[in-house]
Amino acid sequence: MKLYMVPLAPNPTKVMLYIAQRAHRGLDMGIEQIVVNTVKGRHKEPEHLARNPFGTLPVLELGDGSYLLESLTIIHYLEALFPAGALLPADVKARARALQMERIVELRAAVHMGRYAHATKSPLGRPAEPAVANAAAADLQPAFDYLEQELADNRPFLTGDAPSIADFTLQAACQFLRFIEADLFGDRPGLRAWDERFRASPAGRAVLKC
Ligand SMILES: N[C@@H](CCC(=O)N[C@@H](CS)C(=O)NCC(=O)O)C(=O)O
Repeated sequence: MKLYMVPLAPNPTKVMLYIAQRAHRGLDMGIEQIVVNTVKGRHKEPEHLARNPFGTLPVLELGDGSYLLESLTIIHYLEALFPAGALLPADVKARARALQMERIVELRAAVHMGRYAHATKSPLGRPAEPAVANAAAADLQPAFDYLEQELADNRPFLTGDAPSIADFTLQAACQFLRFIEADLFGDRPGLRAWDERFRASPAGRAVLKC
């Protein structure tokens, strides 16, 4: 399999963190990682559009030459393909909670973190939009409050003792903000401690660039 990706971009990073965590647990999925240079616009060129008509990353090319186009779908596919040591819990309720945490992180925090980054100092050269940035920063506050509250029980990672898919989604967005030198955590010591812990984890050290 081949993963078309670009370092630092949140959605590819989420998948790269997942692959790194599975590697840390002893699984080599044999996935070749191929950079598509978004700064040079390569993701909008015919070669990449033939893989993904939406021109986004990541894309996973399967052994049969077909493609998966969505980061979370790619992770679920790999979970199903390599079930021994899968990261999602087997217990039905714990699994639902882990999936819910990932969706809350993505839809209520990461989406707004990405909006904020592109509206302030877009690595893709999009124009600054201060009103959009302010709205994005405001919109993510309830999610950060929720995460701070969840972490108040001193769990090391968002859904328990080990890094989970929710952690990958959040940390991928955090790295994007660090890259543009933004910090939106505010006065939230639980999130700050989580951030340091994740960055020091094997997957964090293997994948994160900043
Ligand atoms: N829902 C998609 C979003 C993919 C996405 O928007 N990727 C970004 C990089 S983080 C991208 O390719 N942006 C370039 C663009 O939209 O032009 C996923 O989860 O994979």
